[in-house]
Amino acid sequence: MNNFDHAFEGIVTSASSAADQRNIVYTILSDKIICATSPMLLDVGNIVAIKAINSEGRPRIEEMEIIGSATQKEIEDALGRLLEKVDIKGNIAKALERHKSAEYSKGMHKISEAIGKAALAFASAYLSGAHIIVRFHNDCDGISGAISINRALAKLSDMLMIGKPYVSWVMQRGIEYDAESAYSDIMEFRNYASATAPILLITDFGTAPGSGEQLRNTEKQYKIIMLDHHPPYNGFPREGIINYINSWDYGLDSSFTAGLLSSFFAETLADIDTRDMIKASLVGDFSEYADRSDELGQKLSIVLDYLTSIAGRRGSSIEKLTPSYADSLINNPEKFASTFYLASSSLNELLDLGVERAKKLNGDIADIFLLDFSELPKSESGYPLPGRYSSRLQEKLEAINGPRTILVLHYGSYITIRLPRAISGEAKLLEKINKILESSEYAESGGGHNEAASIKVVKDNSGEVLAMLLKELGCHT
Ligand SMILES: [Mn+2]
Repeated sequence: MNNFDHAFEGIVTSASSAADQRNIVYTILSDKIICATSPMLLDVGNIVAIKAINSEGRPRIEEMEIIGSATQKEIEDALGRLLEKVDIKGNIAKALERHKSAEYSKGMHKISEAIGKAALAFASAYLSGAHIIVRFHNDCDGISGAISINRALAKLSDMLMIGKPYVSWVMQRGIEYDAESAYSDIMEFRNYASATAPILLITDFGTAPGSGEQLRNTEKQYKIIMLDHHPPYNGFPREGIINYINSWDYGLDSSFTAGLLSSFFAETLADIDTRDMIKASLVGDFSEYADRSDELGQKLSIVLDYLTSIAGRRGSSIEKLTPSYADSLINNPEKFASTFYLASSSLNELLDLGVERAKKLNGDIADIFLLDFSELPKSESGYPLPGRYSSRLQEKLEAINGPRTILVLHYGSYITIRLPRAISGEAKLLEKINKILESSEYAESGGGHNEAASIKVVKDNSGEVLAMLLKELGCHT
């Protein structure tokens, strides 16, 4: 229990909602930021004098008084004083220095200004307790970025806060910010009141036609920060997003992964080292910056792919995967080793089978390897999911067949395609997929990268779309 000799003043900048008012968590800006429950009902904008606070476990204010109400200007000034302690400029300089000998360092310089702006918007929301939802793609690239951001927030709260704001982490199973996700976010944001706008941060997905409507509509209810490396298509509604940072818009490409963008973003929020997460992300997404001989990067990428594959499935040991859970697992040597063993042994077994069973066809620029994933034995854990399985299988097939190798893997209503960067310029995969989407009524949606993409087919019609795709790839069957 802290009993202060003198009461200290602060401004209430956010409140959660709760059925029992004793459970409402308020954010109060003072010299420190206090995230605590209160004995009185408070409003955003109240100036309070706090006389006693109990910070054992979940912080509780025990004695206080409302002494006035703050103007917008006073709120901004109080927040501004705290934001100075975040030192975004200094953190950017440190991050650029930390990564100066990495191959991707040039790219970091190109995006540093945009990253700094996004970090400032995010930090303003976080410090003032505005509600934050982070949606990350369910693969290694997606969660490695989320882990970095979570580390940055932990550091910020240690530095500046008593208690800390609750942040929602949502693992996204598709590549679209779909209507269902937007609806769920709108409902969730309604449970909070705050002086600054709440924020949705999206990493490693969302640049897809199926997101368009949601990105246009949500503008007024909450602000969106998006960190992505999927090639933007014509007409993508950037206007709806306050901070849209896509590698392609800065003269970079898919190799500058979302995990890398998000880790740089995290190092801008706090002085932390996220090199392990960057390594994992680059290996996991087959970036040209990846060091595939790096053992830690390889292991992390398999373990993070494994965790994001099995989480939330029926019977899974992980119901809801959060970055803190994943981070504590990879930092526990025993758990890390056993999870890696479990994942890599089932992956390797299925890869050998895939090499054996893939059917080789001749296309006009490469050999096409065709495989029906549903014919492979199903693993009980759900790992590997077909998407990342196909990336690993592609790598293996290339080692055997050389760079002129394209993998077409299908399962149920999905078709997924992989090809090496060496021929992706020639192959123009996304163009071909768009052509199929336009001409076939059975092709429902599709997209991704020029080296890795997928098509979703209307149920039971994958045969026709598959035939169109093979024809586009110059296959004469
Ligand atoms: Mn990615």
